[in-house]
Amino acid sequence: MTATAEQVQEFQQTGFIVLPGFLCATQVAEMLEQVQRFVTDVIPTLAPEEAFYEDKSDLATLKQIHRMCEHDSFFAKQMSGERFRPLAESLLQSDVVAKNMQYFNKPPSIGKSTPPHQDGYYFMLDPNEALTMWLALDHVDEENGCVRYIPGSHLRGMRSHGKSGTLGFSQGIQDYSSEDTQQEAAIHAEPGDLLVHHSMTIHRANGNQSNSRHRRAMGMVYYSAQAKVDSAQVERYQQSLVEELTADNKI
Ligand SMILES: O=C(O)CCC(=O)C(=O)O
Repeated sequence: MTATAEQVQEFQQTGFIVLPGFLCATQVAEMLEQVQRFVTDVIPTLAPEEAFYEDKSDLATLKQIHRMCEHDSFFAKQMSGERFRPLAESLLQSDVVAKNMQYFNKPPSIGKSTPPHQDGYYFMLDPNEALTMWLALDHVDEENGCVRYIPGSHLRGMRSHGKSGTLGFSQGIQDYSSEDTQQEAAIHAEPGDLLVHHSMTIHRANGNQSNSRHRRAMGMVYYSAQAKVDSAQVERYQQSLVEELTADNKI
């Protein structure tokens, strides 16, 4: 599907939109089955930096899978097919490059918080024109760590980021204040709801405080075709991150 004129306007003004019921229950069930297949069949063939665990000695604590579309045809088709890509094109009002498909979980009790950040800080683009789609696979609320956005923050430039110490979100906004927290919109979601945010929109999430509920989601990243990537800088960053996580015994 493509975005309506109202949705494009809301995305441009607010920096995010919420599309309830973007996938139906059957489509959510298929996505979950495919993630499970990927976990069983594909992760064992991948480098350690492609899957992160809260505790790497316990596979049940899986928290993130990266670049799924580069490793598997089902997820490659999700990114290039009619489901998500036309929506990205219409929201960015441009041709797009399908960049990354990820799985995010916050396992019950132990899922850590997502530090406040702007995705564009990691993307290293000029202009910083990109978006992330976040597809809920569970019921998501305050207790299990819903996404919180600062409306309009995408129009106020890049904040300074520094090391966060969080596996999977290594960079965070260092001077995030109570003034920022007060502006947050906490987004509750049902399985199949789709959140879409601009690469400059500030967002974060609390840890999962539920002792029984997972907080699973898919993340799909599209860059505007006009955005130039500083590939050398991205490569250097990725390399140093892998070295650091390996040295810290996190992957
Ligand atoms: O899943 C989360 O907690 C945050 C995901 C996120 O930061 C993103 O998709 O850009």
